[in-house]
Amino acid sequence: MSFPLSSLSSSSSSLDAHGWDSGWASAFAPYAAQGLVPGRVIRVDRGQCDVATDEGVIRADTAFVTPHDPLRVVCTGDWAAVDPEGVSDPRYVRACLPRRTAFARSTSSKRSEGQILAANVDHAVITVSLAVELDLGRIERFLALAWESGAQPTIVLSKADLVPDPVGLSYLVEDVETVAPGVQVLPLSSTTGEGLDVLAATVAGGTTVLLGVSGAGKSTLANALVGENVMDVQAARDVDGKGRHTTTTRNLFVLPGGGVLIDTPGLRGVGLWDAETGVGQVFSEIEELAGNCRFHDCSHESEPGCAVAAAIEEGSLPVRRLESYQKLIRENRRIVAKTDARVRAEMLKDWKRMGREGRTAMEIKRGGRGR
Ligand SMILES: Nc1nc2c(ncn2[C@@H]2O[C@H](COP(=O)(O)OP(=O)(O)O)[C@@H](O)[C@H]2O)c(=O)[nH]1
Ligand SMILES: [Mg+2]
Ligand SMILES: [Zn+2]
Repeated sequence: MSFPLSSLSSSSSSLDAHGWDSGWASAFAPYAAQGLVPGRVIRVDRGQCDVATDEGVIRADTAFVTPHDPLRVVCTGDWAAVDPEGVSDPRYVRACLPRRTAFARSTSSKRSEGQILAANVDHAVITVSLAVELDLGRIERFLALAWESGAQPTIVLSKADLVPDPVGLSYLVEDVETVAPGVQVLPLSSTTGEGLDVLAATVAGGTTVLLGVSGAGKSTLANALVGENVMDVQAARDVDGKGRHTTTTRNLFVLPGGGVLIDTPGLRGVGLWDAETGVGQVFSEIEELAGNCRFHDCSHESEPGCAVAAAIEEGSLPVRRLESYQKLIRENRRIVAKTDARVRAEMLKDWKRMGREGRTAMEIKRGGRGR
């Protein structure tokens, strides 16, 4: 059975609208040859997912693509190869194409469990509410993960209508800019529409994921960008999202001006997940300074000739910034060490099993003395 290639590249298809391109088409070619149908995962829940294909949204079972590694579990944004119609009921996802980018976090900073929130994203919009006091450390953490994912971050300061004083607002923007070198910081209000056109232009191409803690205004923003109420918005008092009936039918939307938007569920926070490069990018000015320290392994604590300490002394680098950097580096090392320990434990288990099987095989060879 073969899948007509012409229908894979036909223009103005649902696939194209969902971000399909020639790169995905060539990665999919072997599956097309098996007659499988390509589609983008728009929602995942317990063993099943919804896949947007050229024949509409297909509900598919994920039993074949549920590896032990939680980082490889199917997630919103993945490109999937699904059974063609009539082959099995339910239809199964047979494979996922290798991801170009993925936003990973650890489910908590204490456990070494990674989780992918969105796959194949080009822009990461970190949504930070101006209704509550700015938490610069949390912004740095989201930024590190965003850079690490391979996506280009943008910071949206949401609910800007709650800061009516323009001078006050510009100070807040400046504060955030100092922790986000190379990143656009955009005040925005979904209520008044301020900043919405600028963001709409940024997200008009490629795939964008909305990130941020619960209550930041992500779903309200998704609705504003899509131009319809596609996501549930939390009642003002229900900041934890408890006791609320979700009618969400998808987490990935095609935007009216082109581009694809992924909304993520409310998080309390994000733990780092193997994000050393990302941390380096968030604190690029510190890493640059560190290049001028006398010792290449300077810890910037009390070494002589420390360029970082000199910058703090001189007032060009805030102490908070260095402390945050060192905290995230430590947290990252901890999580990587724990993951390694888990991976090592799993390998050991495998070796023991292989050893056992090897011994049994040898005993069988030697004359069937193995039980
Ligand atoms: N004043 C104001 N409130 C907003 C704005 N955007 C969202 N909200 C409110 O913030 C709360 C949380 O919004 P929601 O979109 O559910 O946040 P999410 O958890 O990040 O998806 C809701 O009560 C929204 O009505 C805004 O631009 N201005
Ligand atoms: Mg939401
Ligand atoms: Zn130093």
